[in-house]
Amino acid sequence: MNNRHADLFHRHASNPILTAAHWPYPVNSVFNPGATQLPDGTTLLLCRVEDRRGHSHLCAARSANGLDDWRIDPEPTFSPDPENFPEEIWGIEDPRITYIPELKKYAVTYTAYTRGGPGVSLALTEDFRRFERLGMVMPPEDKDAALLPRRIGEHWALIHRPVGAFGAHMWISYSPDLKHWGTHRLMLEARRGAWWDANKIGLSSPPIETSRGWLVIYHGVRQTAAGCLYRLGIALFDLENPERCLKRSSEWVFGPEYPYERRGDVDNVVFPCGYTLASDGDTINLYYGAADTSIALATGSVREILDWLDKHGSDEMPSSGSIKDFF
Ligand code: BMA
Repeated sequence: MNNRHADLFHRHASNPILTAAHWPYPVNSVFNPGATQLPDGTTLLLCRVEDRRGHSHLCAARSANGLDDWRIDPEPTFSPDPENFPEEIWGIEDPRITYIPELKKYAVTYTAYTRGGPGVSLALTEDFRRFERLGMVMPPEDKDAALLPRRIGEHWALIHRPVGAFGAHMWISYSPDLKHWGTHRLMLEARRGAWWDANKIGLSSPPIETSRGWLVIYHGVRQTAAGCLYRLGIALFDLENPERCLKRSSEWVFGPEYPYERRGDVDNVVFPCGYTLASDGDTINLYYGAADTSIALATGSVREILDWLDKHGSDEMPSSGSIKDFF
């Protein structure tokens, strides 16, 4: 491993692996997919598909090897339903999938694009054919949410990214029933000033549960005179107290480099919303949107990522749960 810069994620040679050209119906772009592995080993990507109105819906693509031969649903799998859920008026975006063993269901958290900005909505499914909507669980402006796969103590835990007057930071909130949310805690703060992750960060794919803690891949948004740069960093959180950050990367570990990441509807974006773990229990397949235009794949090793974080990560002060100390 290169000691000077992290070389933790390796792009697949056939990137981008899915584009609008693969779609069985006309679309503008496909990106930012949630991902999971079905019990028979099939990889399922729940892709954000943007139509030529600019509105997004979700569409499932299934593949035996998670790389090619995708079977794409012939029509939208999960469409906005603004009549019953008015918060979905301008579309649904950026799904994250968490399998919940206690419920024997998949939880899909997604962005509902309301007239008042983006909010977080939650739906449950057993088969990615029928979905049970629980509605909007976090009002605007909020997005980049995922549920942890099990309760912490007695409560479900949702990571999300509200936007406030003091920046866009990652928070975690708890619920006894997936409907009523409280005990809001600041989980990870955007840095400030020149940092790559200054002012605006958000969860990327759902956290990976390891023996050392919840491994979190997050995106940092660097605002430049030429536009935004979306890059990825990593952090580790306490297993039973997930608002407590144990380690955080100082440097970003993955960013837009290749032409399909550099140029597209939105230049310079890598945006993962999901991963699968290979049968070795260590190889992570990270699925990401590239430049808001196509879907790409990078692989890494959970063990290597944790080792790297040990060596190069900074120890975070346990969060007091209050933003006031920071500003
Ligand atoms: C974020 C989200 C993502 C998108 C990214 C770059 O705010 O809307 O869906 O990929 O911006 O445009």
